Amino acid sequence: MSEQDATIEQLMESLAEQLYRGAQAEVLATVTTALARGTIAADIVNRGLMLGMQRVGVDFRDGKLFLPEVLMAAQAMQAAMRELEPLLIGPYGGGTRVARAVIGTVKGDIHDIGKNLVSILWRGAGFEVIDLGINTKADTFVEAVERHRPEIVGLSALLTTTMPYMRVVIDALRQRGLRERLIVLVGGAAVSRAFADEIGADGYGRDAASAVDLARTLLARRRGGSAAPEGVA
Ligand code: B1M
Repeated sequence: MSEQDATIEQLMESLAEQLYRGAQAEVLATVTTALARGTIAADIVNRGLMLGMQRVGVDFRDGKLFLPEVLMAAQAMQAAMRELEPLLIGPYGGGTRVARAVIGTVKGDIHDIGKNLVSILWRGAGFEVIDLGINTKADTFVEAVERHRPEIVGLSALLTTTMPYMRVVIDALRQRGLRERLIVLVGGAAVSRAFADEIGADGYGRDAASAVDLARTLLARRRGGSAAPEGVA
């Protein structure tokens, strides 16, 4: 069966499988086909790319895949995200600014695919996002807050060994008298709502879409009130 005859479900399964193999050119070709067939960018991420990456994570954990293979899959995912970014940002990108946010992956951690996805969706929701990148020290967050005066700070961590550093960042913000005026959101595979509560964050985003809802709700609450969705601490 050619890709042109495949159902969207089959295309997403191919995409997951190609991502698993780190076959970047095939991933990009399938993304192009899926878009041409009318699949929306968010579905390509959630039903194809994320599915492949979850399988990579499981097989890496179980010793069936090794670091170079995980890296290839990550590179293929990043290439696909670059193609999809303008579509994910959508009509709001560059329009009226809703709020300013600073985001980064914390010190010791170089995982950035999820953080980048949160950045893209925040931009799509009208936020101006200052992305500090990976392996970000508490001082760098503090300096960025002092310089850019954001309403929101987003912290991402994927490792159980780097999660505790989120508390270090929050404490550093508090020590500089910046914490109270900020909404601090945390997320990443190993993070939970209970952990967010424990370290004094304002909310936990299970995925990039909930990070958008959460940021909007907490901003609305701060600016005058609205109901809280799941994840609001
Ligand atoms: Co790493 N890695 N990795 N890795 N890696 C994990 C995280 C791991 C769970 C794999 C496993 O064992 N199953 C495991 C961590 C175990 C643990 O701590 N409990 C692990 C390990 C051990 C490591 C190394 C230590 C391996 C080694 O060197 N021996 C090493 C650490 C390097 C370091 O950071 N210092 C390492 C390295 C790497 C690569 C460089 C090869 C690569 C990263 C490339 C890159 O990011 N540019 C990599 C990858 C790709 C993974 C897995 C397979 C996939 C992560 C990913 O990109 N997922 C991962 C397994 C897994 O997570 N299941 C794994 C897709 C992405 C869209 O999802 O990042 O979860 P995610 O983001 C989601 C949500 O979490 C949320 O929204 C996103 C979108 O829905 N989210 C937020 C994220 N940040 C948020 C912030 C928010 C809100 C929501 O608010 C601010």
